[in-house]
Amino acid sequence: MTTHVDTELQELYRDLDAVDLQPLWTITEQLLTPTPRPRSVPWLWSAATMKPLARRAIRLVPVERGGERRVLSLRNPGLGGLPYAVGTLWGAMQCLGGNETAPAHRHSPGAIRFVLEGEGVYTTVNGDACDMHPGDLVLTPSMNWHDHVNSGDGEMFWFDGLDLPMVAALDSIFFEPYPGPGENQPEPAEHNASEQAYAGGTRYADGAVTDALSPTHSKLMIYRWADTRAQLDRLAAASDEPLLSVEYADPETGASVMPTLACSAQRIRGRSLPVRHTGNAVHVVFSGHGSSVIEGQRFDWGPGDMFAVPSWAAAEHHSDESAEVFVLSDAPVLRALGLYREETLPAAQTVTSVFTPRSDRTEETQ
Ligand code: 1HN
Repeated sequence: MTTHVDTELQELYRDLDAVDLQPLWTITEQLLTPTPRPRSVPWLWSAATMKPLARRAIRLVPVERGGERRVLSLRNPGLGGLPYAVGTLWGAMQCLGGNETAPAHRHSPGAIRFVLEGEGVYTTVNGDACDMHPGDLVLTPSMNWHDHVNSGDGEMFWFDGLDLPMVAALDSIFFEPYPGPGENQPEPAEHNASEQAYAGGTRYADGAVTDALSPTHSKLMIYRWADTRAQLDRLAAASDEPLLSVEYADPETGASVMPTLACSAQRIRGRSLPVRHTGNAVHVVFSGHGSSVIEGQRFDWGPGDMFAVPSWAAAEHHSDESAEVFVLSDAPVLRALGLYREETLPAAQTVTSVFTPRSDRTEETQ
């Protein structure tokens, strides 16, 4: 039986709705969850799936002004069609065929490149041509001109990570094509100027950076894999831990490489305890095979695979080899805002399911 009060209440809700007002008390539990509820889900994109598709794109799709880049974005199925790997991070595979160039432009989102395979490409960052080799990290910070030139005959693949979802959420996207002359920046006589300038500085922190957060970005634009691997070797020799991590650091400030993005390299040799922390991450496997258990789901991985670890998801990593994984995260933002929290769980998770990459599922149904 509908009472007078019920009828009045329904009228109240209808009238609120009609004038674009939302009563908080009906949505409090949705808004204030006890712990983070990211919309993105743990997910993996395998190299075996991505590379043949990237090769088809090299054959069929030219890189031109307008489209700008041949990039296959990791589209997390939890995000309702948004082309983001996790809520705060863009992740993608980019490829260039032999002798192709991607035109110069600049934009407010900052980007990093982690090279997977191939030789011959250099990325010019504000006039500094940075030669790219597998395992190298290249920075193209906010509003720095950048273009990619493949001076060789072979194809090249790399991981792109951007803070684009954060910059978009802050309604601060700007983009400019290079004004010329030509679509690319002039090639300087000498390459790798920033590498020469910062050769001696401290470029890695054990674990994570602890220095003051910096509103600027590193002026060292390229971090070489040989240096990164040497840092992991040094830690590995001094510790029995199953998971070792170094964070790439700004040689001038000791802070993360960009105000919004943290880059780390991990060595996994054994099984780590599950850890959950606030902030999203994308992991890119560089070498070795292993598996990660994320919220009870097991993800098996090998070189070139990429996987998403959403905020507060418990994740443990395992390898019987000595695997190396590059990790991109939004940690500097969480730290700057006082929102960073981390928790190590006391025991391994129970595996409740094993993730099957999409391509395998398609084969099953064919
Ligand atoms: C971009 O400029 C690049 O310069 C790669 O290589 C990926 C994804 C979204 C927006 C801009 C690049 C990008 C991007």
